Amino acid sequence: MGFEYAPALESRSVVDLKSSYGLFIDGEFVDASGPSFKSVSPATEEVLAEIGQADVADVDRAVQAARRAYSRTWSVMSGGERAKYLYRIARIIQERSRELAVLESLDNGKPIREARDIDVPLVAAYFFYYAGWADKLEYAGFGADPRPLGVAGQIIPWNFPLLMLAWKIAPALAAGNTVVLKPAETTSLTALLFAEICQQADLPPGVVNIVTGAGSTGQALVAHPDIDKLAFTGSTEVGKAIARSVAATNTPVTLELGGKAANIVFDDAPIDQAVEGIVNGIFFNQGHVCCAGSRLLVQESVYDDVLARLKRRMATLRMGDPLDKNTDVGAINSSEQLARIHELTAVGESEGAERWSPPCDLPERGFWFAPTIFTGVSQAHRIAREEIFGPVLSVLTFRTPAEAVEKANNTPFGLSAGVWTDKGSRILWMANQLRAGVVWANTFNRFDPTSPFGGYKESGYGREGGRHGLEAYLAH
Ligand code: TAP
Repeated sequence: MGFEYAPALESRSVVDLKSSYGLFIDGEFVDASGPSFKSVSPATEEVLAEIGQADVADVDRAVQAARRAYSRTWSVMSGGERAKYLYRIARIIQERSRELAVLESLDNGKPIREARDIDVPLVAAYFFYYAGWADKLEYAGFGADPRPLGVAGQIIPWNFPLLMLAWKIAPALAAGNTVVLKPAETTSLTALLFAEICQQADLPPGVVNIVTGAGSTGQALVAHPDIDKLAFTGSTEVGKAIARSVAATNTPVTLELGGKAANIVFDDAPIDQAVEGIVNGIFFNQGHVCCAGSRLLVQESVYDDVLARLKRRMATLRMGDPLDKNTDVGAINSSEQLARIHELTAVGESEGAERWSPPCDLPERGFWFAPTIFTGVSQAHRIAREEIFGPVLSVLTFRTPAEAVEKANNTPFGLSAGVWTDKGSRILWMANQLRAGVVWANTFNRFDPTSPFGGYKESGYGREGGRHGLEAYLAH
């Protein structure tokens, strides 16, 4: 006999979706001048809401509001007072965490288990962490009297909409800056809910402004002459365009771009744990992770064993409704991203790599891609060099630690890497050799507000998180 289950706590009924949304400027929701666009649920293709598109004039209004708030309230307020607002925001995020997690999962397609247990708790943690710095900036190691920069323009991607918002807004506000933030076109809804939280926290008007829209809205923000600091997370291509467009100005820029991380498994590693780390490294958030472990490097002597166990584990991954708490792999964020994953995986096959996915039924509607591995991958293959940004793992092998280092560093990127081994000395040696901003040892995809994060080479420059993350928003 079956059991009757109680309704899930993470049901859609906990979010109050409006049919249309405007921009958040100067503490108020206002209509956008441009035409609206639709935000769809990637899991069902259902239209969730119509969202206003900010044009150049709207972006200008937002920057002016941020400028007024900067000079009249936020930069003249004591750090202790700013901290109170940030703590209040952090607490409201905790109080409304279920609502935030469900909305994030609906709009982005990520499993509720991840939105609920990883994204939203981290969002609150970043606000708590930077709230703690707001009245201690003179002890942060950036001089006796570090000053804010002014108005920060911030552009974020769709893979961790709320978390990237927290990485950008929390340090900027703690340091005394005001912000104009542009979320990604496909995932604006939680940024707009965050705007409501700013109202609920009585944050002074204009300290946080949210301008929704497509790439052109981002371009307008980048080109605005009254921006004192730019922070961007997204593709290397757009990051380069932003760097070019501000090259003749003295606006400081932080760029957090793509990655193609090596996850390196030595023959003395605890193999079952390593397999969990490989799965987490590439299938967490459907592989839409800039620091994803998308290149697996396995020592040849354990290759057969690792591969057999990895395939067995992949066959147990559950795909489907992101709001089902048993789901491991959710939907791909957009049809454009799905097309890109199809294109690159087709290239992988045509270049001679061997493709494998566990048997799984994909839902009929929505954007889905089965967890996939490629074996027989060579370093020259495009699937070993380009960011696929999906649940696709390229597997390569090595014989010696030196060969592992050489292959791991043979990439235009340098955001993260993972090392799986029993030997502490090898971990330290590898960490010194790897040209990656973050090196995880016997774990992967771990984030913490106290830890700086950022890349080398085409993965960008500047650091977010930790004390280093404050530096990007301070003149000293
Ligand atoms: P991007 O185009 O880089 O989008 C990131 C953000 O920049 C979005 O808010 C985007 O707005 C905005 N934007 C786009 N063009 C801009 C411009 N010319 N000036 C200023 N802002 C601009 O990424 P995408 O198109 O969503 O994804 C493309 C590829 O980038 C993916 O396949 C993936 O490989 C990579 N990607 C990497 C990351 C990270 S974290 N490394 C994140 C996302 C994507 P719209 O969303 O409205 O276009």
